[in-house]
Amino acid sequence: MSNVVEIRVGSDSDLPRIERAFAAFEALQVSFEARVLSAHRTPARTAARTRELEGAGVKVCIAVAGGAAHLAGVTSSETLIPVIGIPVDTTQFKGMDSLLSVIQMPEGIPVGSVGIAQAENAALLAAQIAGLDDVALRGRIRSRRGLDAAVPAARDFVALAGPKAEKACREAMDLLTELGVKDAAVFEPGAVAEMEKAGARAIIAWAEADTLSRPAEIAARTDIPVIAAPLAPGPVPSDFLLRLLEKGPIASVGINRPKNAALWAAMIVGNGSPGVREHLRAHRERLSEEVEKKDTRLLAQGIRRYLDEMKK
Ligand code: RP5
Repeated sequence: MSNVVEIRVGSDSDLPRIERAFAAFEALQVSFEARVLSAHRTPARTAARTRELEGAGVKVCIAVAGGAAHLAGVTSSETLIPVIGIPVDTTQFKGMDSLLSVIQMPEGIPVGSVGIAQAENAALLAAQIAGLDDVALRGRIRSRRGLDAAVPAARDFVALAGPKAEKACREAMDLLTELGVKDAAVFEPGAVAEMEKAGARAIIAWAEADTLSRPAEIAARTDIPVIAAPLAPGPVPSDFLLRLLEKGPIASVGINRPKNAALWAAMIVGNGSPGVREHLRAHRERLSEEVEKKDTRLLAQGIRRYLDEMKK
C-alpha cells in the first residue's frame, strides 16, 4: 500500500528537530516516507517529486524548512493535496522568519502552517487528514486524543465556525461552491458536536485579535482538521500568529486569507472526491492564465503604458 504522508525537509539538519513527528506517526501506525528536498538547492527534483504525490496516493505532505522557508509554498504550487508547513526554529529570529515565510502565502496557493517547531502537532493534523478516509486510523487518533469513539463518517462537507465573520464566511462559501464542495454551513464556535454530527471533513475557524485561542479550543474537542483563519483590519502585534498557533493540532493559512482557507478545506475534501479535485485543478489553471496574460500585456505595452493603465 502507498504511504499516506510524505514528510520532506529542506536539509537533513532539520531531521533531528522533527523527531516527534516520526514518533507520532509510528504510534498511530501512519504510513509515511521522509525525503530531503530543497526548494532552492534541488528545485527540479523537488518539483518533479511533488507532481507525483497525487498519483502516488499521498493524502498530505508536510514540508519542513527554516529561515527563508519556501519549501512548503513551492510544494503547494505543484500539487492539489494539502500541504502542512513546519517552520523551523532559527537562532537569529527565533523561527519568526520561518513562520512568516511559510504562512503568508499568496491567494490561490495555500499552505497550512503549524506553530514554530510544532512537529508533533503537524503529524497529528496530517494523521487526522489521512484518517478521514481510514476508519481504523480515525479510531486510533480519537482514542489517543481521548475523544468519543463513535462519530459519523466524514462527508463532502465543510463547517465554518462563525458567526462574527460574515464577509469572510461569504467569500469562503462562494469559493467552496465554485469548487464543487456540495455542502458548507456556518456554526456557532461552540457547536463542535454538531459539526461532527454533520460529517464535516474540515472546520474553518475564524479568529480575531480577541478570539485568537478559538481555533485551538475547537481543535481540542474534535479530530476534524481545523484551519485557523485569522482576520485583522490593520497591523497586528508581533505575537499575533504565535498566540494563534500556540496550541494544536491546527494549521493556519495566514492573515485575511478566507479564500485560501476555503481552498485548503477543498483540498482536504478533494482527497476523497475526484470531482472537487478537478474543480481545484481548473481553478489553479485559471489563476495561472490570469498571471500569464498580465505578463504578455506588460511585454507588449512596456512598463510606462502598463503603469498608466494600472493607475486609471
Ligand atoms: C533551510 O535552511 C533548511 O530547511 C534548514 O532549516 C536551514 C539550514 O539548512 P542547512 O544549511 O543546515 O543545510 O533551507
